[in-house]
Amino acid sequence: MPKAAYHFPRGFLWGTATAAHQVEGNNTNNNWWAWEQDGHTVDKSGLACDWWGGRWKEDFDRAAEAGQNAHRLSVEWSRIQPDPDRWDENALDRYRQMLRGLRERGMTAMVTLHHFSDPLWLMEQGGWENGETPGKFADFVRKTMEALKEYTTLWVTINEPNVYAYSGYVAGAFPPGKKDMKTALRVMTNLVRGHAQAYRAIHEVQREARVGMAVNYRSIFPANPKSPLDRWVAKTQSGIFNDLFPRAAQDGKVKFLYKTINVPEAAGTQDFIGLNYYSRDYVTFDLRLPGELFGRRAYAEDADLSDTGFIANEPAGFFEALKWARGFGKPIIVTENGVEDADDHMRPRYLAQHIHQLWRAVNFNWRIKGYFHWSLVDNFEWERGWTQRFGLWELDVETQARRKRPSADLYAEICKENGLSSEMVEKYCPEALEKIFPE
Ligand code: IFM
Repeated sequence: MPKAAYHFPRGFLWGTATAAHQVEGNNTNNNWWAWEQDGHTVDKSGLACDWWGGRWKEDFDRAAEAGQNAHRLSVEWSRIQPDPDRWDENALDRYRQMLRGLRERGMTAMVTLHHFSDPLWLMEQGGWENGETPGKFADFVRKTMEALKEYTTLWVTINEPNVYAYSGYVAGAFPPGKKDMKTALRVMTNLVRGHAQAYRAIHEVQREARVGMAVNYRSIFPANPKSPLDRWVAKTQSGIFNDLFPRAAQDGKVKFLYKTINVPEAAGTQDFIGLNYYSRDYVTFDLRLPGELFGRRAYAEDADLSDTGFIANEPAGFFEALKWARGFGKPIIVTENGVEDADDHMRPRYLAQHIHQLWRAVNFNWRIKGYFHWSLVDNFEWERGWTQRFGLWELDVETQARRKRPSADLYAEICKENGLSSEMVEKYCPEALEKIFPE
């Protein structure tokens, strides 16, 4: 087969993404730590990847040597504001060192200000159910921005507010473990307010900032496209899970089923769409599932499944997600995409097939500015603990030793080449060659 390659525009951001609680270790002052100690998770985060102990340096070295020119990390609110009336300047300094570390390695930093975990003191006040939390979040954001603004202009206010609200207040798998749609709607509305206030606070401190949310987009298809009920439930679930947050940041309206809540301060508060994409579901109408808005979601019967069956390799869903993101008329940054795969059997083809779809979208001149793979090194996967391994590098949690997976080399070649070639695919995942480079 003749050699071929798909190239990306100059200056494209190639990186990996991480989150504070998942990599830092010993985050004892937040709700996730408490949730873990109370036995709600498979394992505990413990030392995690020991970034707070300084191992971010070796991991940033790995990323830089592997050709990554960017990294997305998050800051931990409970470290920066350990009590309602106290800021920890040492914690801020630690984050400054990390961001300086990225700069010294020639990497662009993207900073997420909220990634699932909340300070214990905030939860004692009702967390995001409390109408005062958006203002408190904006105070924290302002303080953090002042300290870190020298190092980046790329900010994510809230990571996956849709997953945060769904998992914490509908499914009950995240703290505080509630299952109550009404509360979930209040939390969603407050998250929109929090995002909007943070957006304005960031721009007050740094005019040139580029600010967005990172939304987890699930491609939701009717299991039977001929069934009006399956079509209805797919549209409804997608409207709430995928659309609610970015649409509210566009027009200031929180639309939930047939209800609209006006949040005018949220209108026009996103400079880019942060897109987290992992997989596609097929949904069947089921009257027995009111909590799931009457939809039963499953993967395709013949799906190419990850290690624990958590993710189906559905690259076409990624293209659909990019098309959806484009509909908001803003630049797009892929803030997460990846797969759990301890043995690295599927990751090379998952990665190559998704980069191929990304290239197709870029090739239509859609304004896509970068791609952050989830994740750099195995990290604490929330309620599923250490049972799911998303890293390009494997982590031995006991010894803290890292071991490179073949996908790290494939991604390094993609980053360094600023593109994907047929030779790479032949070398790392020949089984996907025909799909990516058809003869
Ligand atoms: O690890 C998570 C991350 O915190 C948020 N997005 C999905 C990832 C994989 O499940």
